Amino acid sequence: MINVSEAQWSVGRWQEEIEIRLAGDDAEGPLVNIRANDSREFDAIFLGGGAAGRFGAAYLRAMGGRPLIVDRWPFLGGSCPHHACVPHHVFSDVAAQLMLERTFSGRLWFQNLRGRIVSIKEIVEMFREGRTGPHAFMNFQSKEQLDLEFVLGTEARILDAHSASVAGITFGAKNLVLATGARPKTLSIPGRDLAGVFDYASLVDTLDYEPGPTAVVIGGGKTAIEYGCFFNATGRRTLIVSRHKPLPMVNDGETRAFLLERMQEQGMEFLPGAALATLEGDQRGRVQAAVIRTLEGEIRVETDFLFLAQGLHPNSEEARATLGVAVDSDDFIRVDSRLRTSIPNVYAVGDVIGPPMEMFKARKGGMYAARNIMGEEAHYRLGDYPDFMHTHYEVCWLGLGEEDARERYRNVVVLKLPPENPDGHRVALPAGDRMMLYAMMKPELTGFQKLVVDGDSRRVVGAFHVGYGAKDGFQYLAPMVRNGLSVDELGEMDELFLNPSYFIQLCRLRAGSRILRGM
Ligand code: FAD
Ligand code: COM
Repeated sequence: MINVSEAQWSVGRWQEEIEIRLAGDDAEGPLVNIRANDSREFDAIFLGGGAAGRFGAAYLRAMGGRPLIVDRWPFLGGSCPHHACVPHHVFSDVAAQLMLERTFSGRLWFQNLRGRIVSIKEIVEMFREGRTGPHAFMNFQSKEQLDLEFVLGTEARILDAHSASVAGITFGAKNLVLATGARPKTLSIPGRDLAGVFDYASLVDTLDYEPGPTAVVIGGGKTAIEYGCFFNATGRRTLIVSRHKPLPMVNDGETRAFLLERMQEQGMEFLPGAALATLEGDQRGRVQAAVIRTLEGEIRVETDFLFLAQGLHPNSEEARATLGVAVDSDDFIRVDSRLRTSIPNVYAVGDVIGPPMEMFKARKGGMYAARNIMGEEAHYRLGDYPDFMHTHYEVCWLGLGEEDARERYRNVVVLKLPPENPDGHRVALPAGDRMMLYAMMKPELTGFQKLVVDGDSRRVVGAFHVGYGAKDGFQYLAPMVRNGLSVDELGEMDELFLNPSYFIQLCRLRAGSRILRGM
């Protein structure tokens, strides 16, 4: 064990220590930051210091309580900076940049990327080398700014509802908070253990060769599409194999169709209604072909690179075995609206309690658990929330799609860009940040946006945006929509023109009419 409580390590020093441990050298043992001069009992032990555990502990500490975080990794922040949000944003940035370069290959200052395959290995290595920076910041912020106590680099073993064993020491607390996250689901088909079969975690941890010209992605949800678009943008043939229609979460038909068309134009291939049957390996033990069962029969695709994105399995085994916490049919831990499990004094937060797998839910869940532990009666009710994903674009959505809105309201008005143009000519709108070159030189790729309005009440009920730069806006738009935002109120806002989402000016152009009309 190494006691860091008296040390005031800089971000750089944390980074060095984390890198040593991630490289497999844990000779000095866990990193322990526990205040020797504090004799108070811990209010809660947070098992897991990811988004849910770290935010829960920080909130509890801010309220005057005493939390202890234990994480098996030598850093706080969990899977977000290590395997999930951060690498996926790196890859999605790369995909957007490559799509720009491929679209304008040989024009202006753009190099000619036609027919060129870009290294995935180099990009993964670039991420792997840079990722300890955010890790180090998490440790620095948690210790020096948030005053959190923690033990890092070792697993916690649950003993009972009030104690856990950590590196041979028993820690007691008034409560336990299970924040152990989730892991990728595995496949049970022949060939699953071949080299060359990755998920989002093993890709960034273990890729050590340059994948060949074909990538096969299993799954049709956000992770499948986001990584698929990245592989495709590197110049590889990319097949998306999914049992269901891809992109089920984008709940507006026109927006989904725009996305699928643009992805297909970039060369992506979709096999909906299909499933992986078996994987064939070569003499080195690496995958060399995938046999896929499609609606028309089996096909064999030669590939040395397979990416599995079929959802997550909760890390709930130990809590079930030692505490007997109740779980649902997928093994996610059941909680009530106060984040309490079936066992008194045991709370659960984040991915381990099931969908939606979103950072805000993990962090807010931690916060609500902390409030309850500290004596408040605080209910976390997950309402409608905004969401986003990356294709080669940034895609945001909230509320009802046009189809659902028409079922619910008799007078649905849609304000959208680009307009439907009778001669089919594509207008260079919505033009905004990061989309201006497309607007000038390839207008059909500029983007798409749509505001869905109940024409009778004049209230916004849904919003969709494909392009760049709208994500921040959607965070603030969502609560306003929940509170009954009208087109008249939107038309009163001050746009920072050219604003990526044109909702404010579209509303202002129409708000003068007593009977609202679409456009
Ligand atoms: P985790 O962050 O996984 O934390 C669990 C922690 O528990 C880990 O640090 C682990 O080491 C520790 N642990 C487990 N068992 C033990 C034990 N016995 N002892 C000690 N420690 C233990 N969400 C977004 O909002 N935006 C995004 O852009 C986004 N991108 C994503 C991309 C991908 C590819 C994936 C898979 C997910 C993405 N998510 C995104 C979802 C988001 O990453 C998760 O919802 C979030 O990280 C969950 O936080 P958590 O604290 O519940 O779990
Ligand atoms: C963000 C990790 S990458 S955390 O939510 O700030 O802990």
